Amino acid sequence: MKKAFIFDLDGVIVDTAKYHFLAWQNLANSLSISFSEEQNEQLKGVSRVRSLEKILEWGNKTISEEEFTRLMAEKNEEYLTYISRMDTSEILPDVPRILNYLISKTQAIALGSASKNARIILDKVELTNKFNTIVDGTDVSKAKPDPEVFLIGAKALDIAPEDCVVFEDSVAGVQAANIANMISIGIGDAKVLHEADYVFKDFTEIKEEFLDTLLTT
Ligand code: B16
Ligand code: MG
Repeated sequence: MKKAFIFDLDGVIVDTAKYHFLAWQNLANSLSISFSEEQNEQLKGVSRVRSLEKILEWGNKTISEEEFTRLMAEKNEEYLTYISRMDTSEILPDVPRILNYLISKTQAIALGSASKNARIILDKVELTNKFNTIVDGTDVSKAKPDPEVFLIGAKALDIAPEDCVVFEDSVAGVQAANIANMISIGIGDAKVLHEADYVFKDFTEIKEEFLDTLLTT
């Protein structure tokens, strides 16, 4: 049976959280706000606008709308310099094995990311041609846990939500998949992602036999 497999980008295909961290940290420092790796964890899967709002909340700072827009642009410019240096070595372990297996089984493949830079990143790591459709932060108006990003992907592939499987590393993303009535597979810590239907530490733990069970149910 044909199913759709929807992949989140950051934390699932590549680890761009480290680049977001560097850029957000510089921005926070410029405002005399301290910003830790733990706080960066809480920004995973969160939109750019909401991320800056949260940093300002943590620092107890209020800024004008103009400054907000300027800071977002500056942060993204710095982030873009980091991702411009990315290459195929940054693809997380066994992602190509899983993609290639699903493609060999003629399954539909989608990207479902909150990032407005998703297309650039996929090009840098040379994975764009693996995807039948790409839905990213430029296509959605509502952030995860709203299921919009995954529902747009399912519609583009003409596959019913209950026949979609989502790979996600963020709590909000797992919740979005569940709300969309899709099968959710958490990639990361089982305690953090306990709402997912299945959780794997990373793709090296996912066997072809497991994928086969998803194809036949
Ligand atoms: P951008 P994902 C998310 O990507 C990141 O996890 C999150 O940290 C980031 O703020 C968001 O994209 C927006 O990214 O600034 O590039 O538009 O996990 O949904 O692939
Ligand atoms: Mg993610």
